[in-house]
Amino acid sequence: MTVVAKFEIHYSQFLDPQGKVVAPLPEFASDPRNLAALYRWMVLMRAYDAKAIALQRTGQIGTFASLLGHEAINAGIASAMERDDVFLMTYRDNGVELMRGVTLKELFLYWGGDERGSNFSGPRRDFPICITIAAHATHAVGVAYAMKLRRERRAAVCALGDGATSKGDFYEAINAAGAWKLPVVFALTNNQWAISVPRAKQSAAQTLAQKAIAAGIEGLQVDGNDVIAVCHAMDEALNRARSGGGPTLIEALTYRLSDHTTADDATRYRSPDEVAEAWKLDPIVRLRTHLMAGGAWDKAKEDALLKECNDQVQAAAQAYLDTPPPTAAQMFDHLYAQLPAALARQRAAALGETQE
Ligand SMILES: Cc1ncc(C[n+]2csc(CCOP(=O)(O)OP(=O)(O)O)c2C)c(N)n1
Ligand SMILES: [Mg+2]
Repeated sequence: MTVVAKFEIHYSQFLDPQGKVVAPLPEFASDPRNLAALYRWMVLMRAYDAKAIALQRTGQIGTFASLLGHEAINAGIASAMERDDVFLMTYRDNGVELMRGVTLKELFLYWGGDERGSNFSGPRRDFPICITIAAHATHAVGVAYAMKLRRERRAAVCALGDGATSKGDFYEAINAAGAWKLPVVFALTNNQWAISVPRAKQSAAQTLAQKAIAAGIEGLQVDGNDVIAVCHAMDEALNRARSGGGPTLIEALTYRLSDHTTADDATRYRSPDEVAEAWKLDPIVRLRTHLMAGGAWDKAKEDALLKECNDQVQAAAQAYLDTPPPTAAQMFDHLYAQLPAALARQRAAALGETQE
């Protein structure tokens, strides 16, 4: 027999869990000011996350999907993207949105069930949150196809989870992206769980990154708790995409430290020991340890940042709570330029009811 093809999947990490540098740093990471800026965003994400859960627990927003543990991935994706790139997101990418200019108040509005939260002040061509698992992977291919047709130097970024890689839409999307050599990056967060389904039951594949091989696209794994690794991989993939080099699938390994959503109780299907082990890989602690060891961060800066983030989040939550509720008609107002007749009748009926 002859070997007709051979493949390898590479893994990259620059900071180990103790914050120690284990590989030569990419240029941006050798300036601690750049890393401190990413750190600030990651701490803001965590403060936002805690506030959102508190708002849900007190009945002031609806179900919320926490991004606890995903901060390095969120920050890495956002920092590598240009404003002109287009982001197609899931419900667990609020940190990317924040860094792209969506406001904290808009995020709270979204989770409060207010359509105006999706009409955000971030890049207007970014897509709204896609709850339907993997459906937006095909949309990302459409967006990237348009960019290629128009010969624009831009790329689409599709964020998705480990569970999403089991969906037909995902395979169709990476296949088309490869066949048409499109400027798209699939940023896959492998957080080990799809609600209560563990990674081991999700796929028999050794890595999820290797799914790229069948599509004929670049595929790699990175430590998703190492913001430098995520940022570097995203940066290279986006540069390749924008310059006509085709798509990439990046599998970032992390752990969903929270319940799936506030409607879930993960203690029913996973052990406290597993979660405790995962906390040892906390991306925020890792980056802080690294910054402190190099003298770029200290306790005074940390205390000031925590206060600043909490104040910012409190003010945004208050602004959300002070926003007059939407009228019943507004739920019809954001999907169609021209409302189909059946929905127009429903809109009129809703208005009539609220006027009574
Ligand atoms: C098409 C579709 N099927 C089922 C669901 C219900 N559902 C919501 S989240 C989820 C798990 C997704 O897991 P993963 O892709 O790993 O993302 P994570 O929640 O871990 O970020 C499922 C099955 C859905 N939203 N859409
Ligand atoms: Mg998952």
